[in-house]
Amino acid sequence: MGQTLTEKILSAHLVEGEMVKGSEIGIRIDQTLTQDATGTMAYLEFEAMGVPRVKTERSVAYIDHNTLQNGFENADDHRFIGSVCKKHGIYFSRPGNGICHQVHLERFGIPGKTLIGSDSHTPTGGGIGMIAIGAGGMDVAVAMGGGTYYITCPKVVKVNLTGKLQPWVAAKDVILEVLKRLSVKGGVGKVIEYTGEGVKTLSVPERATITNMGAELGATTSIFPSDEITREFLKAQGREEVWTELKADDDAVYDETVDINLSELAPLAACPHSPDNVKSIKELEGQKIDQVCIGSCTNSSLLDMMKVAYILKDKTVHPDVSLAIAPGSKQVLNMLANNGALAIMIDAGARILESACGPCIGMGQSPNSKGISLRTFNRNFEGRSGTKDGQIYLVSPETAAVSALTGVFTDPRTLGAAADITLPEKFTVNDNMIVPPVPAEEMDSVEVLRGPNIKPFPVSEPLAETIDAKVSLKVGDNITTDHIMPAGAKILPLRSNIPKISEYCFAVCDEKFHDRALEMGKSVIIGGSNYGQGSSREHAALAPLYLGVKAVIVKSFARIHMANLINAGIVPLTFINESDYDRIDQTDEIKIENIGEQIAAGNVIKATDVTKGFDFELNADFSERQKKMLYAGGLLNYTKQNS
Ligand code: MIC
Ligand code: SF4
Repeated sequence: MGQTLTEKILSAHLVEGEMVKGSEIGIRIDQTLTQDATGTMAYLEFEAMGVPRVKTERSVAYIDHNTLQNGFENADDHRFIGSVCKKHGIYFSRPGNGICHQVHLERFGIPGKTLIGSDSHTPTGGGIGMIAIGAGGMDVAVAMGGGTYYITCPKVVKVNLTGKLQPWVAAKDVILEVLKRLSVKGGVGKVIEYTGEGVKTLSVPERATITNMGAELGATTSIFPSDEITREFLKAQGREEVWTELKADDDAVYDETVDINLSELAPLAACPHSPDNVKSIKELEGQKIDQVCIGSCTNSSLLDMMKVAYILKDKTVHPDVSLAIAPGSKQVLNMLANNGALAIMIDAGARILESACGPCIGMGQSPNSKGISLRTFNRNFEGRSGTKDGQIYLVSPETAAVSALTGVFTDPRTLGAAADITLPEKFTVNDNMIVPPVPAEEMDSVEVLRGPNIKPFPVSEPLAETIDAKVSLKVGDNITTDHIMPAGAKILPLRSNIPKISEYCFAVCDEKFHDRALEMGKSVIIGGSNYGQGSSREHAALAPLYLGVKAVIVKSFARIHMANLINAGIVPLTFINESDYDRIDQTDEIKIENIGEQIAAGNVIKATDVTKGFDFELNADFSERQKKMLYAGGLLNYTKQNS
């Protein structure tokens, strides 16, 4: 039986388990990446492991999230990460060099390799045929130390692409169509593999837009084959030698198939407040807009920016609209500066931002109250923009640029004939903002620079015999990690200070949560389905840990967050009868007796709502390794016990 591309790469990296779908497998990791907002914790954890040099083929630390520096915290954290990298064998991409996923694709990604990154959009690397997975910082730290990375052996979904995109219909519209069909939960436990004749019509940056936003499906990752187009891209980056051809066998068997005829797609938008709330631009046409932001790891490539410049040429941004543009990397910005496209953007009235995440993570450019903002980003969760009632629509760069000129939602197909924009034969390559580590023999001479913002991470305790605690919070479906541990200009600088950042835990849902949880001492959280979707931030587990949360009981979990909870030693459980969710209220007392024994004995465990006086059953479907981590009180304790 033939293999899918996913199976080929995973089995070539398999170090534990068997390729049986749904079972846990351990894979060898070739490359890692971190960004600064998750990186400080990841490097503190790496230091705690006591491994002198990273054991991966390549590990890179990027500074791209916290670049606002409206206090000493960000700059201190940058210095800390830079010095750790120098010492421990990690490449350091300095602030200003660009967004981690864009730069990694340009400069470091290699087809057929495995990459984990402490950022949920790491699957961008799937655009050149990598198995690139978003993970918690602790998992990345372990992988840097040469440890195995564990995932559930995924199902593989074939997205069969036929036809060719019509002029002004974009890669963003492809992934929005997939989101519309599969929803934000549709990818859980699955890898989305793109095949078919239509693949050949998509360039690497377009493929990367699609795999990047596969994160919003909840998928483990997404992947394209590595073909001649991949080779051309790598050649233009001066890296042709890392190319290999990779594709699924012709008789590969997939678990599901989705057919998409590219020729039939139209411009789309994800409407507030979910990436799968997709409508056609036609349906929205004519509605007034207030802001347009172009950039983020989804849509900030040279190709995207050139299309935007083409649309803006000799025009002026509508008087009622603010247009912000953040090119994705120094390479992109440099090339735009040299070929005149930057001048076109400035001339049209765009506000040029540095090459970083910026408004995507609420670092500036929050829209006005109730403001309608069109963004080329990947997430439009409520409040993420920094304006609680901001109305964020996710669109292609083409739709964004043309609407910035008209001041209303506008279908870019009104522009008429296609623009003749292709990728350059050679990108401008200058890696002078990537600092290599010192050789191993000079390691001792490097001092790690720690600012006062860096506090040790909370220590978790081994699993108690009985969990007897009150419900400190009950929430509904699709709770994102932006709800659990918000980001933005005020809170992001506190990422290396868990006691401080915990003050904002769940503040979007309930401002009193922090105080209530502390007062309860220990507590349990109750949630709905797809709990913890979105970002990989382990702070969404570490802050609840600090606040005494012992278990999270929900209808279903998103993959990375569930792994982060186990890593932190918080027990993630799911209802067997979802109707039990309705019976439990905030402040009810929940008791789970002999929890360790119950977990050891099997998948079903018994719990009691002491306040209401009824028993209910929970699913505790853990692998042996996960059970041991929970008994030990998390991954760090477990690793220490076993080293
Ligand atoms: C995001 O897009 O939400 C982030 C900010 O990049 C996060 C990482 C973080 O919270 O630091 C992600 O996607 O994992
Ligand atoms: Fe940065 Fe936004 Fe991409 Fe997250 S989604 S890595 S915040 S650009």
